[in-house]
Parts: sequence; C-alpha cells; structure tokens
Amino acid sequence: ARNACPPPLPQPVKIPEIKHTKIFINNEWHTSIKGKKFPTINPATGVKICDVEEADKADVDEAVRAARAAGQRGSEWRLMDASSRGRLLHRLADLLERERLNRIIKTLRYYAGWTDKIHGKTMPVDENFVCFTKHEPVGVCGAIIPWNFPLLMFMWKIAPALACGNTVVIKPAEQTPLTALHVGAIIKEAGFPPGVVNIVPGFGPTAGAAIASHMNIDKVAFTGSTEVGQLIKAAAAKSNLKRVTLELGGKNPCIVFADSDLQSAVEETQKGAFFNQGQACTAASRIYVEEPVYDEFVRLSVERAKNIVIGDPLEPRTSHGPQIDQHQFDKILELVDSGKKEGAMLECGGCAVEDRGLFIHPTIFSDVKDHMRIAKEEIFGPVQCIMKFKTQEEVINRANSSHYGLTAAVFTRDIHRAMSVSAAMEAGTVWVNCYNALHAQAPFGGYKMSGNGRELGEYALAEYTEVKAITMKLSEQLT
Ligand code: TXE
Repeated sequence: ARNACPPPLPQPVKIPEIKHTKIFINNEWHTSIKGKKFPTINPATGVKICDVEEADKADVDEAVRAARAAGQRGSEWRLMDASSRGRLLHRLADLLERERLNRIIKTLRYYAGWTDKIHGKTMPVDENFVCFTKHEPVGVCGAIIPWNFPLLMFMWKIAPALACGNTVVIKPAEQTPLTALHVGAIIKEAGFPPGVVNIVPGFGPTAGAAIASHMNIDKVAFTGSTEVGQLIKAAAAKSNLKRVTLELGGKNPCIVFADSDLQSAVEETQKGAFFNQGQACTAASRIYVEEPVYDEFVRLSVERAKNIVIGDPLEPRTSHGPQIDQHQFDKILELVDSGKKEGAMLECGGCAVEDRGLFIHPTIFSDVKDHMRIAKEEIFGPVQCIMKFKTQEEVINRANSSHYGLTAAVFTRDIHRAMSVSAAMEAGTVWVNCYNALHAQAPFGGYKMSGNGRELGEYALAEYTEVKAITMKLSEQLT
C-alpha cells in the first residue's frame, strides 16, 4: 500500500458556468446603452464562450456618475472608518479564497492591512504655526487593464485604490472580461457600497478612451502597450490633467555570468521567457551569456525547451497554452520570421503548432545581435533570444541600450558583481539569481518608456492619495 500511486488529480472544470456578462454599475447589472454585445473566445479552441454587454462612452459616463456619488462627502464609503474599510477588503479576500482565486489574495490582504496606516506628518514650520498633512483619496480612479493577467491586473489596480478610500471605474481588456465581472459579483456580496467599484467591459478606442479623456475621473491607471500608454497620457493632458500611472512594455535583459549556477540560470531565464506563453511585460526577452559558458547555456536551454508540454491550459500537465488571439499570434510569427531573415540561429521552435489554432512552439534563437528586431521589439510570445558577451562593462551598456526599462536580472555567485550590476541597470526591478519574483510588498514599475509610477508595496499608496497640508495659526507661542 505504501508504494501505491497518489490519487489522481481532480479533473478541471472544463466548461465553467458563466454567470455574469453585463456591465457592473452601482452593484447592479446593466445592458449596454447602445444595445451592443461582443463575443469572448476561448483561445485554446477558437470556440465562443459567450457574448458580453459592450460598454461605450455613455455607459462609462453612468459608471463615473455612480463612482462619484459613492465617494462624495457624507457617503457611506467616505464615512466608513479606515479600519472598517480594511475589514471589508479582508471580507472580499475571504470570499475570493472560497472561490479559489488564490493568486490575487495576497495583494488584497496586503492592502487591507494598510487602510488604517495611511497617515501624514507634522512639520516644524517657521513662526507660530502648526502644520500637518493628511493623505486623502484622489477620488474617482479609472483603470484600463490588459488581457495577459486579467485577474491579477484587476487586483493590482483596485486593491490600493480601495485601501486609500477611492472609488473605481475599471475596464477589463476586450479579450478577457469574464473574470473581472465574476469578481464584481463577489465585491457586491462582500458588502461594498454601490458605486465603489464599477466594471465596464468594452474596447479601447471607445470605453477605454472615454475613461482616459473623462472630465470627472481624477486618475487613470493603465497597463498595456507603450503606444496606447502615450495616447492615455495625451488624453489625460488634453482633458482634465488627471493623474496618470502607466505600466507598459519591456525588453528585459538577463545577464548570465560564467560563475553563476548555470543549471539554475537556464531554468530561471527560460521560465522567464516562456511564462504565460511569453505574454508578460516582464518576459526575459534578451539573455546575455558570458562567452565561456555560452555554448553550454544554449545547449541546456534547448534541451529544456523540448520538454515543455503543449496542450489544453485546463489540463494540469500542460505548461504551454495558446496565444491570446490572431493579432498577437500574427505579430509573434512575423517577428520570428524577421529573426530568421536577419540571421539569428534558430535552435528550436520557430513556427506554429500544426492544426492547433493559436499555439506557437517555444522558440529559441541563439547568436542574436543587438540590432536585430527580435532583440529590440517586445515580442510578447514564446521566443527566447540568446546573445553572447565578453566583459561586464560591455554587457551593462548593451543591456541598458533600450527605450524600455521594466525589469532586469543578473546571475552570478559574486555578491560584489551582483550589487554593481544591479546598481547599473536602468530598470525598476532587478532580480539576482531569480526571475519573476514579484511580491505584494515590493514596488513594481518601469524606468524610461516602460512606464510612470509604481504599483504594489507602500509606494503604490502615493499614487492613490492626495496630500493636503493644513496650517493653523496659534495665538499662543508654544514654549
Ligand atoms: O495592447 P493594448 P494589445 C503589449 C504587447 C502586445 C502589445 C499589443 O507587446 O503585443 O502591447 O497588445 C485598452 N484608449 N502589451 O493590443 O491595445 C485595451 O482595450 C484607451 C504589454 O492588447 O495596449 C486594453 O484594455 N484604452 C502589456 C488595454 O488598453 C485603450 C499588456 C491594453 O491593450 C486604447 C498587453 C485607447 N485608445 C499588451 N486602445 C503589459 N504591459 O503587460 C486600447 N486600449
């Protein structure tokens, strides 16, 4: 009996029941004002899951009205004690645990703990005044999120916003509206007052643009492409100068020195490159390997890539699923072709999986040169690009020669080298001997064209609060 096989894993729910497909405003479900719907497609099969109500400008206006009312002076949300707000966020986390939505709970609980610890300072101003600051909510916070981590991005936006006492109008990506709507129902169940969180599924140029240019939204947080990030910032500037935080693309360098634990460096960088089929802003997309270990690194990486299990993402054995849609699929294969044409060495993959719709084989290019498009552009697909370097100074310059600056990684056993390379990286996050080590407590965001502002950690609170300085004249000199 001791040697008996472990019981088989329970079968995944292959066709989950879809309960919510409408626009969520004021804790109620609404049809679209224009009467339009759009389909949600399962990218693994190409089969339509359901139609969803499509929000446009008029629906966004309704959502903003609800959010404004929910946060106005005297409202239930505004009058709620900070500690009670924390309890409400914890209650939401409890319900999400029931739903097994585990990946987002730590972020939510982290911010639930902050609600009654967001406070100002007292400043020793000159002359006979007392001066102190209060950290107040910004107001109505718009959020526009992408499809690659629909639930995670939803929580990264709403948790700090709500912890600071704001109200939210959030637009999920058109490819992935269902998880956000599901959580909407749970937000209502948890007991959040109507209008505190509003969810407007729809498209970028319509619903998204309406958020970015809205005169009654005080801040917009965006995660997505650098191109759209520029549109959002321009729209904010042209409308009401709303605050903008942006989390955009990356072309993230990994530097592997010859003294590193090579096996571990191979694993971490490859997981970094192929995680979520490469559809991650943190994707390990430029891997610089020191000359003496370069050949071995390429060999081990190719060996490892061949063991990746491609298949239905709902099967527990699968480690590699489809790309999200035809547009991304075409973009990736076009870039893969450019790599072949520009002379990079194709080590494995390099094409779609036959007869499987949107699946692309994990692809490795070696001998990649810095001027090639695959070394410069964000591919957002399962493509690992390996380059060779000789000196530390050379590789630092090459790693930094990008408009992007989201993350970087360094692999070495030498603590001094790890420190000096980390300090030299123009990136908001540097990982040493690890990859994708993201934590709710640590800030995340980009240098250069990878974005503005920081999400997660204590730093995110500053993005969701206004600072008010109150100065009071004293009639008696304090002695
Ligand atoms: O992004 P978009 P797409 C990168 C990645 C990918 C490329 C294009 O390189 O290949 O972007 O992907 C909304 N006003 N990233 O086209 O368009 C849109 O509805 C307001 C990196 O999917 O930026 C969605 O909700 N909103 C990234 C969100 O923006 C607009 C994640 C993101 O879509 C809009 C995704 C507009 N005019 C893609 N146009 C990351 N940083 O992780 C679109 N949107």
